[in-house]
This record gives sequence, structure tokens and C-alpha cells, in this order.
Amino acid sequence: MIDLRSDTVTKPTPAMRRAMADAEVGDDVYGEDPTINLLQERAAELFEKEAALFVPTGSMGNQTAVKLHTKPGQEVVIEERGHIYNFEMATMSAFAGTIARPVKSNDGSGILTWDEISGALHFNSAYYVAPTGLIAIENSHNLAGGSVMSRERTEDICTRAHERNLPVHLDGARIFNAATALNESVANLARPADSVMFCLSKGLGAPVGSMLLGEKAFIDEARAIRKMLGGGMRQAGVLAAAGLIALEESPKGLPEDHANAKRLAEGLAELPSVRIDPEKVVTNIVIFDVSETGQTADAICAQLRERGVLASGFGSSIRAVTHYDVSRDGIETALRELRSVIGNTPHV
Ligand code: TLP
Repeated sequence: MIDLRSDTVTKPTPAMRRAMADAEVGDDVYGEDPTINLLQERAAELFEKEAALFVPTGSMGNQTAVKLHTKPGQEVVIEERGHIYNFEMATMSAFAGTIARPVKSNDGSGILTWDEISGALHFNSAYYVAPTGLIAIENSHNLAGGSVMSRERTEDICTRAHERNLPVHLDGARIFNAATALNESVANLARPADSVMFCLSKGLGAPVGSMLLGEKAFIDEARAIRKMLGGGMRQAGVLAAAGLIALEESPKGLPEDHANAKRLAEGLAELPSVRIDPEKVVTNIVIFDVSETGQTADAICAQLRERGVLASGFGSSIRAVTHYDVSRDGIETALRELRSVIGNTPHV
């Protein structure tokens, strides 16, 4: 199977498995797991943040941040396709008592400008208008096709937010992909934000785990929230060991994943009934519109599955994500199968 459903599907590399088997462990609820402690120190150093916390999932990292930055009854300003709003089970409401204020990005890139954000902020409004408590940004932006927010845009949004005493949380599930595409350090992309979550289990290929980073006092509080959510793990150094390998080794492979995504997008753009602009594919996510094929995305994905290619249908679009378990040959095979499933369908 050529599995392009997500970069979460990767299997641990041999080096990760070895490190997991050899990991020194302890009870992390007592802060005594040396491998987790090392991973947290290493992540904080790399991102130039005061502290880091190992969390089981990206969703837990994001929602812990939302909880800590806001008060019940506040709004979280977020791009309308943001993961925190669309794919995290309304936890921002159920747990933090907040509501999303989704904002459309006018150029379709998913990367908001300050002007777009500022139109959605509420301060000093009438007392019955919910005030803004947080701005959440996402880099790379998953549902916008892996688009990236530049360092300058991140700085601009964060500086202006801070002038208004508003915190900014960065959902950097794939921040290493963004950093690779922009030729920036992850620290430069994360520095302006008050908190950042990044995933070890996406483009970096670790089997489990994400990191939440911020100031020390914030991370101390986050540890308690993690426990509240049932995320206090014990000898999870076996997982952190794979995370350390992911952090050190996996970023080197991301240019290849991005080149594979670009190739896939270019091949897809040759199909008359597929809508995609390969220029806009800069990381490892390829989202293409199939509404002119005369078939639904789900029907296309079902036929692809029979031919050994897995991809995900999202409405009238299909998402394919490249990662280290898919080679260039795999991409060429996927393209061949895509051509035979949708290639000759006429425009409608
Ligand atoms: N994304 C998953 C699905 O939920 C869509 C995927 O396959 O891409 N932020 C972003 C930007 C994400 O893409 C994801 C996962 C998360 C947060 C949540 O991470 P997990 O799945 O670890 O809770």
C-alpha cells in the first residue's frame, strides 16, 4: 500500500526502535524519566523557549494552550480551516469554555494578515460581546494545503497582538516542514509566539508524541493541565527516545518529502479535471479539487484503495501527504493509478 492519507502513518525507523529498546526510563509524573527530561531540554533549546513539555498528542498540546491562555466566555481568533477549530472535537468549548471566531483568509492561502485578524478582534466592545482571549495560528497550515507563514508575518501578527495584550499560540504540528520550506530555523518561526506545539509524530515520523513550549511558568501550569486531561504518563521515555531521534534525524529528510509532494502536484495538474496549483505546494501536503471529475472524492479514494493507494477525501477535495515511508517510485505509482481512476474523465 502507498499510504498518502497522512504523515502520521509512518512506522518508526530502525534507529528509533533501537533507541526505544535501550531507553533509560523513570516515572514521568514524578519528573523522573531521564529520556523525557532530555527530550524536553533539547526541544526547548532548539526552539529557544524557556521550557517544553512532552504530551501524548498535538491536540492535547493545543488544547492545553487554549485553556491556559484564555478565560471561559472568550473568543479564539483562528483561520476558518484551522485544526484547533475544525478537528479537535470542540474541546476549546468543552474544556476551555471558549468559542472560535473563524476568519477567512482572503487570498485563500490560509495565512492570515494582521488586517484580517484585527477585523475579528473584540476589545472594549459592548459588555455583551465576547472579548478575544487568544489568536491561534497554524504553520504549516494543514487544511490550506501545507501553506507556510513567513517569519516576518509571524512577527507582525505577534507584535501587534502583544501591543493589545493578546497572546498568540502557534499550532506548529508541522513547523519543521514550514522551516524547511522557508529555509528558516524553527526558533525564528516560533520565537514571537507565546506558546508553540509541534508534533514528533507527523513529518518527523516518531510513533507518538508532541511538544508544548513556552515560558517556564506556562509549562509548569501545562503539566497540571496535562494531568487533568489524563496525559500524565509514566515510563514514557520509550516514546521520548524515538522522539529524540525524530528531532535530530528526521528534518534532514523533509526536502525529499517536499520534492515528492511537488512532483505529485505537477502530475495531478496535467489531469484536465483536477484543480490544483503546483506552485502553491511548498511542503508535504497536496490537496486537489476533484469536483469537475464527475466523481466524488470518496468514490475516487475507494477506487484508489483497490489499486493499492490510500488518500483522504475532504468534501470535494482529496488530500495526499508525503512522508519518509513513500519513495519517489511510490509517487509515480500513485500518479499512474490516479490517472487511470480520474485521468480521462471529462470536464463537467
Ligand atoms: N492532523 C491529522 C488529522 O487530525 C487531520 C492529520 O492527519 O493531518 N494540528 C495540526 C495542524 C494537525 O494537522 C494535527 C493532526 C493536529 C494538530 C493534532 O495532532 P494529534 O493527531 O497528534 O492530536
